[in-house]
Amino acid sequence: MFKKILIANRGEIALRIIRTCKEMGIQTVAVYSTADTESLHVRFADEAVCIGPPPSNESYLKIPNIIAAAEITNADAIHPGYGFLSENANFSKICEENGIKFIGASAEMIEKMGDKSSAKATMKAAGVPCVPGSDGIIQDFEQCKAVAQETGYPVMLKATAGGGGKGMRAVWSEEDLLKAWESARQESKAAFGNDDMYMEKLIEEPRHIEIQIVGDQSGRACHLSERDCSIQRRHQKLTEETPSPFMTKALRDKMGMAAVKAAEFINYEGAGTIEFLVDKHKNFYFMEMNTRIQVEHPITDEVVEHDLIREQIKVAAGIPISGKHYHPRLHSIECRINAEDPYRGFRPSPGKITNLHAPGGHGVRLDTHVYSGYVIPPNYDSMIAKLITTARTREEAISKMRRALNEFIVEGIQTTIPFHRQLMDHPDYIAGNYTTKFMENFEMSEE
Ligand code: MV4
Repeated sequence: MFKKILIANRGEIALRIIRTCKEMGIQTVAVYSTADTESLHVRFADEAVCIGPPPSNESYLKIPNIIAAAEITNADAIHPGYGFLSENANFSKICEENGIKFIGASAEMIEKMGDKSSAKATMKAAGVPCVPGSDGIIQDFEQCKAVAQETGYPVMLKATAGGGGKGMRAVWSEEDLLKAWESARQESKAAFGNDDMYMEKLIEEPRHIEIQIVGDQSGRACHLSERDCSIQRRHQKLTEETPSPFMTKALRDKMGMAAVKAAEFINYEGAGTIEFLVDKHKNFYFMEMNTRIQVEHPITDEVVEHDLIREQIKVAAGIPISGKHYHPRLHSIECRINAEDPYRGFRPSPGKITNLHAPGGHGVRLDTHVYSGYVIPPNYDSMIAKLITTARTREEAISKMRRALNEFIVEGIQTTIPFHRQLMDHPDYIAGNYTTKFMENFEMSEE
């Protein structure tokens, strides 16, 4: 087992990883920018190394500084958390070259899954259901027209380098195709320096349901059931739950087996997520694979009654997985609490938290790095806490969430707590009747 892990991240996930390391008797090293000197991950780690000024590309993204911090502290592994360097193939490779275990995917896996069109080709070869469309990259507009004709409108143009919905266009008829083709390519070129496009049939009103998998060094993988992440706004998830209200045992078996097949086909090591689009007929299609621990992993922790960070560390250390697949008997919901004003288009609201009272009680978990008096720096992600409730039924998990949201006091800044309160009272949410289109029709009621 590792003796000392460096956590190449900040905020709640850095704290989350430090907690598990402590429980496992592993020493911890925090890294921090000068904006984060007062952060709890710095206080709770055994050692802390300052790696630069506030901007991410001069600190949390600066590979030489992080490798240097690992060398001077003699860390034998690095946990990258999510975001920042967690899916950076170059960083994964540099860690390995320096004899530091990267607790995440290999450079090869990150590269294989980072390019969306080749990830899809790999999954198709593995026998995982994929959305019909182009066979790889489209060479020119002539081919684009032909593929759209063959696929049948509506279609979705997608950037192979895409992410966060960038370079993606739904097209409903041939007269709109040229404009979509040109603007999607332009957007993708500007965002990723790559304008390669592929095409799929548009899945209307899909659900986003993802399967958590863990693979070990012998090439075996198991699935830890699903998370429904359909409640998103501009490709930012707001709340997630497991099980999905749309799930059946038969569908979970099918999607779970497809995800395990996908992971085993590529000999995937570590924790990963296979994202699927699910249509109203319960057809499911591979969308993307995430080669990292995700923000919403705690709801899976809760329903499978395992610590996923612990599982990640164990497989990275060469310990084989149990090989068990999961049908959860509990229900868990996560609300992402962001320093944003939901009454004003979710605009960022950094600043000082003048007063904070955290909810608690049975079935309530709060993953956060903030406290009363903490100043939220404007340089990073706006998520300040994840509120997770777990109970035997969905109804109980929702009423626990309502209760916990009502006792959560955050003063000095605006947060998304009022949004979650309204969501938990929304008839369609309560009925489990929602798709990725939900937020397009949602309006906050008065303050
Ligand atoms: C789609 C789709 C409909 N049909 N593909 C959005 C992010 C990107 N990674 C893939 N996305 C989508 N791909 C086909 N063929 C609809 C979306 C989509 C979406 C997916 C998941 C969660 C929220 C979404 C919001 C808008 C569009």
